[in-house]
Amino acid sequence: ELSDQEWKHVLDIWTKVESKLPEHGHEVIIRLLQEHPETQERFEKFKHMKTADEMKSSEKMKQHGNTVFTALGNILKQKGNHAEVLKPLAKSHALEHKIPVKYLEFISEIIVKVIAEKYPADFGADSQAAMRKALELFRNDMASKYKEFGYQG
Ligand code: MNH
Repeated sequence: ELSDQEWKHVLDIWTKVESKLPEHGHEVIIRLLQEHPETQERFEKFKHMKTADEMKSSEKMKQHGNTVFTALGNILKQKGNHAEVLKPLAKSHALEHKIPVKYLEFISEIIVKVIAEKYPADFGADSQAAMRKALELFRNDMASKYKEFGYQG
């Protein structure tokens, strides 16, 4: 699906992201919940939070950002051969957390936006397009696993 050059773009920028993985993951989660308030309801551990400031000072939310970004990095590093890594994630997000594909689209857009803000010089149009493609592949494969688990997503 992605060319070698596209995967190189994706993994090169991810190396930069990894220099501040928990911080960037934290920011993405905050923006997801702020820009799409319906997503906050899916998090038992965050749904009581009322303000962006409360979210910013939450060590728990930072930890969650780290968890999400660590998992995403592991998936990207598979360069599309991610079936094995994706399966448990698709299972929990389908059956336990019940996260529609639409919400995965929301977070994908925010991930691209946040990286573009943090690393403008290293994340040009080609890299952004490659990252969008990689996230789309991730979502498509999540969606087909969802269906295997009987969740329409
Ligand atoms: Mn998500 C837990 C990765 C997108 C809601 N998520 C986890 C865990 C990982 C993870 C890893 C911990 C292990 C597990 O439960 O499977 N999540 C991701 C990745 C993406 C992602 C890589 C996309 C990129 N997650 C989302 C989106 C939502 C969401 C979008 C909601 C709108 N995730 C959850 C919830 C949990 C979770 C809810 C459980 C949190 C907890 O209570 O600890």
